[in-house]
Amino acid sequence: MRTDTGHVFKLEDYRPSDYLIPKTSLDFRLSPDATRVTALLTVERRGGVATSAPLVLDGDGLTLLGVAIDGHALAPADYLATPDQLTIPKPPAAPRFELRLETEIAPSSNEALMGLYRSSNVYCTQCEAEGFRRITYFLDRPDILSVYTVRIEAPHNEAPLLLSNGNPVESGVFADGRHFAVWHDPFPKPSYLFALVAGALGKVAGSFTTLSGREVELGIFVEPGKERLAGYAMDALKRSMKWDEEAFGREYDLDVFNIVAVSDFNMGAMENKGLNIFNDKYVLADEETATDADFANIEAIIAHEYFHNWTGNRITCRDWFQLCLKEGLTVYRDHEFSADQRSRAVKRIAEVRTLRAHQFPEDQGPLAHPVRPRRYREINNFYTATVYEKGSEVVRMIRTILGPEVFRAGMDLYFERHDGEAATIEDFLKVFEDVSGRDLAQFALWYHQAGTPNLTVSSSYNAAAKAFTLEIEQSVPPTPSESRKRLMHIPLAFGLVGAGGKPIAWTTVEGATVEDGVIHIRKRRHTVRFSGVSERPSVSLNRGFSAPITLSVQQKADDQLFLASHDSDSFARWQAFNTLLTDVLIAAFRQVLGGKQPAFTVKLAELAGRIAGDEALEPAYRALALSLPSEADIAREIGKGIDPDAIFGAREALALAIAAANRESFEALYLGLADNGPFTPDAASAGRRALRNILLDYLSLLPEGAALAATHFHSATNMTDRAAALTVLAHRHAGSRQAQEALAGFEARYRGDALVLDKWFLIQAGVPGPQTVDKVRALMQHPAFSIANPNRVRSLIGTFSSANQTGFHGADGQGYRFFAETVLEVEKRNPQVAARLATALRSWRSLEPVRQDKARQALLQIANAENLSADLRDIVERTLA
Ligand code: 0A1
Ligand code: ZN
Repeated sequence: MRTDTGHVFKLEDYRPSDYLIPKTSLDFRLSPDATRVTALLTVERRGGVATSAPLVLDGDGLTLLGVAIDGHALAPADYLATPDQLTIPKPPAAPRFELRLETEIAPSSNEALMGLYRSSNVYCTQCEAEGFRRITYFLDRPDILSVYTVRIEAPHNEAPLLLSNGNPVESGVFADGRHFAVWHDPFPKPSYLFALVAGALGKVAGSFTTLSGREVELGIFVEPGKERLAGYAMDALKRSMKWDEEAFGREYDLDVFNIVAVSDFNMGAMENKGLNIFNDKYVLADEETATDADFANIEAIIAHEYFHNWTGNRITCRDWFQLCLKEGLTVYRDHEFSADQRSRAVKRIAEVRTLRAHQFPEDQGPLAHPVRPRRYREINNFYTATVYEKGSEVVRMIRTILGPEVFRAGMDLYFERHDGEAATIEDFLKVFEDVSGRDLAQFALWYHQAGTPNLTVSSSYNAAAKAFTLEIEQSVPPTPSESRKRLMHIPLAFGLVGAGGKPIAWTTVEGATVEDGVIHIRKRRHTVRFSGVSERPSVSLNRGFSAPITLSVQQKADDQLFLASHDSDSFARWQAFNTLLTDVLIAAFRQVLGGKQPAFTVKLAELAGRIAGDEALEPAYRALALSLPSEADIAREIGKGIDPDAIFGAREALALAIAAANRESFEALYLGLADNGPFTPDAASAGRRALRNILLDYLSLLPEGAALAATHFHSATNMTDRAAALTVLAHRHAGSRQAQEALAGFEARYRGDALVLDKWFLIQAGVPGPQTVDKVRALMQHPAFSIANPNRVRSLIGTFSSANQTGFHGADGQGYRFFAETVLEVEKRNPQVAARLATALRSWRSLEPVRQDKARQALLQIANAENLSADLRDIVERTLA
């Protein structure tokens, strides 16, 4: 474990390294406890660097067995080796020399899952961001691009499959039962993209012919026996390859493309060149074991990693401050892919819900940082919703501002100009400036300035003058270490909506630049005056969520109701209804806090009923509209003095009011949606299941609700319906006979299937109420649980701490105490996973005072523990600051 040195890395300290490594040859003799790694590095002094410059290589927990230069072993006095660094104070004067290093590592005891480790007897690697230095000493930084040749040797019976990056060039078998394979990757790449896999795995084969007619051999490798669960992933891969050719003109560049699914993985997946490694959760699926959400995630993540081949691998990042250069852009590309494969409108709503659920709280709390940070102590902690999701929104805004054609021209120029380079955000913005002739300096603040901008908007209509005026004011709240903010360029898509939803025209506009339905906000205040407006419009703002901002609109509830039924922009229409629901929930929260029973107007329940039954709308859209803002969403909107029990009470009361008011129509719809045909994971079928399952959620609140959910559970023919019914039973009818039977039945049915049992852990970790902490503790003793496996930890402990508001934030503080203990326990093995878990308390300051104090105690308990890892110390100290 890397303990904290307290060192802060700063963007302004970037400097090219004195040495380059144009060629890297690696030789692995695999063995679980003592793997020998021989690295032969061609080292080159950069032009202009003094021959006296020492060569300093990164390491992390390494044991050096030998070092030689140009074939001559170095004497101990000629180098300085610690587990974390190798220094050669006086390298040869020649501009280029060969450095040979021999290290020994123990994959089987690597529980941090960084570097070379074992997952269910399979050797695999994870090198992003700084895992390569756990394999050999190297210039482990993304601007060191090297051409790799990799030889792997292992006993054939233990590891019949030997994979690395690039193309296979040679293989052979020895008489003693060992064998080897050699791989060569002709594309220079940074060390974080290196990968190796060795073990016994089953293969699903495929092929793809590129636009220019090259044949690519595709392979997906999974645990033997699970091959039939990789079919959907293979199909998603082929669709991704085709889409990248059509949408971005990007072809694949090697002869093979392999994906390996492993069961112990810190994140979702990794884009190693030609050898993507995946968390098996994002590969394996069939209707019996995976939900529609799982299918959609698999499609998106397969695409994301594949798209990195161009945005990340062919063009990589100069340094880790530029992480969003590959991540924000690649998320944008996978969002567009999914929108094209599925429903664009539904996809956009889902994206915005995710952004608000994960990025907004980050941006509004102690861990806020710019999309391109300027400082970090531990880079692992910057794989965040801000870098990924807000980073994607920034790319989307560039497209909104420039229009689709100019945006595409900019992307083409980016690929042409920077192929084979390690680039920066400045390089990225420059291509768009060059193709458009625009100055993007103010826009660039989206990369540099943290915090969610807010627009306050009020409107007025002057019938006599036929003038409609918008008063718009922008502000960006202060964030840690950035108290003063500069004014941003916010592209605000809008529409003026008249009777029946028809657009209202205007003749002239003054006060801001308005282009293609977008108001360009650049100043603190704009008075935007539209003339020639013949009737009073309702104004639809931030259509399509054109900017990742919050809006404070002084608008009548009647206008919101009108837009919720009539806005032609489907996102804005969903938003209008969601805003109505949120406002009502906040009012209900205050009533509950004041000891009152919340009351609701019938209008809202009626509108919910109309949306549910509106055949003109896609079922998936209707399902999204009917799913109430989450407890965390409501808490975020309230902002301060959060009492999660009162929020829960308010939300349940509204759900019941909607269910009671629509009982008959919901029942009829529910019955009509019963699906008897064969299962298909396509978006339209998934949408019907989503609508039917949200209706079940409402109906389960009414008398006989438990019986209905039990029937739904027992008659389910796929995991989407089964898991939805189990959630309803466990969450709404906890302790009932039906819930207990269903939980036991599920456990018995899927015993031995770890990924499915994760759903069982997750559902139970989410049961509302303070008693759940004891259940979670008990489940940690379940034979299927393992604190060493990230998926298990996330399902049980992650769900409890980040998705169970009334359980985790129980007023007695038990949830927090459990959390502190468990984070420290996880950290002993896996600091990265522990640090991520610890972010669950990032919004502790918005809690009411009693809980706030208890949450702080838990954070202090973590902070005061000895020998904290750099990962965890960084998170807790920033959270407490
Ligand atoms: N680049 C990967 C994400 C990733 C980052 C770090 C990892 O290990 C610490 C693993 C994966 C992606 O964006 O998919
Ligand atoms: Zn990525």
